[in-house]
Amino acid sequence: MILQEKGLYQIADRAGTHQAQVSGRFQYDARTASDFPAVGEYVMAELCGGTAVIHALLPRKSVFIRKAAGSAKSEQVVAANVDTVFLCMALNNDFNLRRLERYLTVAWDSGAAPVVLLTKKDLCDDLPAKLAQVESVAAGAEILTVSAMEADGCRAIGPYLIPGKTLAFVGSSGVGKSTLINTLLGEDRLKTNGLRNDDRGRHTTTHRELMILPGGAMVIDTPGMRELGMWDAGEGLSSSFADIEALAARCRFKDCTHRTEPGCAVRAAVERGELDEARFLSYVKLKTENAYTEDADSYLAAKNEKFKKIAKANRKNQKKI
Ligand SMILES: Nc1nc2c(ncn2[C@@H]2O[C@H](COP(=O)(O)OP(=O)(O)OP(=O)(O)O)[C@@H](O)[C@H]2O)c(=O)[nH]1
Ligand SMILES: [Mg+2]
Ligand SMILES: [Zn+2]
Repeated sequence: MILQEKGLYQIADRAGTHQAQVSGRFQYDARTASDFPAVGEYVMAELCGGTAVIHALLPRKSVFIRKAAGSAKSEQVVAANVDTVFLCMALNNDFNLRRLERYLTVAWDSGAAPVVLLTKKDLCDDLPAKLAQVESVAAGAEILTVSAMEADGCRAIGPYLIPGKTLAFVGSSGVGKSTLINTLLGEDRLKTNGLRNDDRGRHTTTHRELMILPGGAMVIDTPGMRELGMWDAGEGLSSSFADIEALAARCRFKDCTHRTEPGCAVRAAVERGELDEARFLSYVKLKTENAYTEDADSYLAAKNEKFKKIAKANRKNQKKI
């Protein structure tokens, strides 16, 4: 599956690309939004005249899933079968550690290896300080800096461009995802917001699309996200806040909420200045939000245990590109 825009799909095979739709049976059997195909998906399909009919999805090796924007209880698959997910954050006024923690949490849960991609390096005059801040919240993830405005400014991505591997670019609107992909493609194929550079531009990319680079790696461009709502990302929380969860294991009460309980090791670390309070509050907020979405019965019923195991195994291999 190489393109998805609302209910429209495009798939590719050796012969070329085809418009596609899901079969009536597929539609009938689908229980949740995440049962439908997403970009990056491998599908079983049949060509009927000019269009392809999708009958089934092959098991997913990873899935980047979020709470659908604006919707109370529905999920949305941003991309499937991604090997490396680039969490793009610009080094100018888009920079926000709390948002990055949220992205890391969802990414660790996805089964894809997260890489923090700091963009617009040319617009940053305190790079060492920014890098130190990112390092303080992104343990276990690679951190790269790029600039699309400098010759060879995207060199850091080079080692990830492996034939057959899929890379996805996610992040806020205007951080330069499409510009980067154009640089990797070597042509101005994707529309970018050429006019403004103040991070307040409207969303330029409106669909998710997978492209094959000249060297054989696959890249997925996605529309900028205004919000990244958590969708049952409990395991991701444990990975992205491993420092806090390790402290929590030493709290006196097993179910400590780290608010008022005596013998709380987490609050003690905050008080001693060993744990940044803003990071602690971010953890509490994401955990509460996650517990809320975990209640969505319809999704839990359809939860694929097998996928969870694969995601866990992938996380163990996190250093592998
Ligand atoms: N200075 C500077 N500007 C950049 C860089 N990369 C991208 N830009 C500019 O940032 C603006 C937005 O870039 P896009 O590539 O359209 O951003 P996007 O992340 O794809 O945005 P959406 O499609 O809305 O999600 C454009 O004006 C680019 O020229 C960079 O490395 N440095
Ligand atoms: Mg774009
Ligand atoms: Zn505690």
